[in-house]
Amino acid sequence: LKSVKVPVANKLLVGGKGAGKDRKLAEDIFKENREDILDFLKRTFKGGFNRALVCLGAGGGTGAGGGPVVIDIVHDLCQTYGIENADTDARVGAVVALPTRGEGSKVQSNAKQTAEVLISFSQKGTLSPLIILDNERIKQIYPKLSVNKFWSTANTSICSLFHLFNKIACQDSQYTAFDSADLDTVFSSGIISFGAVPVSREGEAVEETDISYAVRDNLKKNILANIEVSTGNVAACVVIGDRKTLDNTAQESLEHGFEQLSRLLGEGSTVHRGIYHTSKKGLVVYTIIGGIKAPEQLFDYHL
Ligand SMILES: Nc1nc2c(ncn2[C@@H]2O[C@H](COP(=O)(O)OP(=O)(O)OP(=O)(O)O)[C@@H](O)[C@H]2O)c(=O)[nH]1
Ligand SMILES: [Mg+2]
Repeated sequence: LKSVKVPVANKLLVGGKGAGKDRKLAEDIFKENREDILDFLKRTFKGGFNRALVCLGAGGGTGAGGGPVVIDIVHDLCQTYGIENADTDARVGAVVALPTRGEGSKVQSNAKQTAEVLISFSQKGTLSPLIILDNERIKQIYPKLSVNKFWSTANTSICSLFHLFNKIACQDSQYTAFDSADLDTVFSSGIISFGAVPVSREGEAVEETDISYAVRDNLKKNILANIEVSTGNVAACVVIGDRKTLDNTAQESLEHGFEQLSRLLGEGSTVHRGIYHTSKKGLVVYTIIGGIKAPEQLFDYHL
């Protein structure tokens, strides 16, 4: 666990060695250590949270086999602290990474099974949000990354989006505020996807089409698995810009972007909006789509 950069007190090693891509072995070890894991989580988090995310690689042994056990343990933890009333009142979500093409057929079949387990949890309502990353896409989007920067870049891009939405949801805005109840609706909607697209860098005026292009681009160019975002039924769209750019941007241009999202998601969908100013130059559109239908084909190639 040396390479994991969190305080030593926040790490727990079970089993000792890796699981050698054996999901069942990992599942058994995590189950045997269930009480230790629960105690560890109680000690570490002390109930001071409102949502938990379990992060795992779908293709290996440890994360793939242990992850679902940990999800179950975290439900216990949430219920001990009154954060959840039942598993279906899910305050537990997951971030799961699908392997790259080159990782071999054992890894791919593990990943397929793990993804199926997590998707079935999300369909039962016991896991939300579920974020499915595709490492193959990460490889294609950042083709030149060195080995030591690869995971940290990919992981940081997801963490920073979570961080941003968390922070924004607690901030007031003189324009339109996106609040924590909005965020909660999106995070409770099952499978979600998200992205960020810069629209303007200079403080120049933003045109109507710039925003709607960003909204569309957000949904295409991200490191998440090949899921059909138009099957979603709820979204968050937050525009953050410097004061000058916002002053130069017509309300109508922003409205146009928000409306495009509503149209894309179809009738009965909700788009929670937010407009915020920042000291950082430029304007960025952040989008989360939630309530997405489970993909029929997770990989764009045959296993
Ligand atoms: N996005 C992302 N994917 C990761 C990261 N670390 C590992 N992965 C992916 O997760 C998968 C599982 O990692 P492994 O080390 O093989 O699996 P493990 O869960 O440790 O299981 P065993 O090694 O078999 O005990 C790999 O196929 C990688 O594609 C990470 O930091 N970020
Ligand atoms: Mg490993």
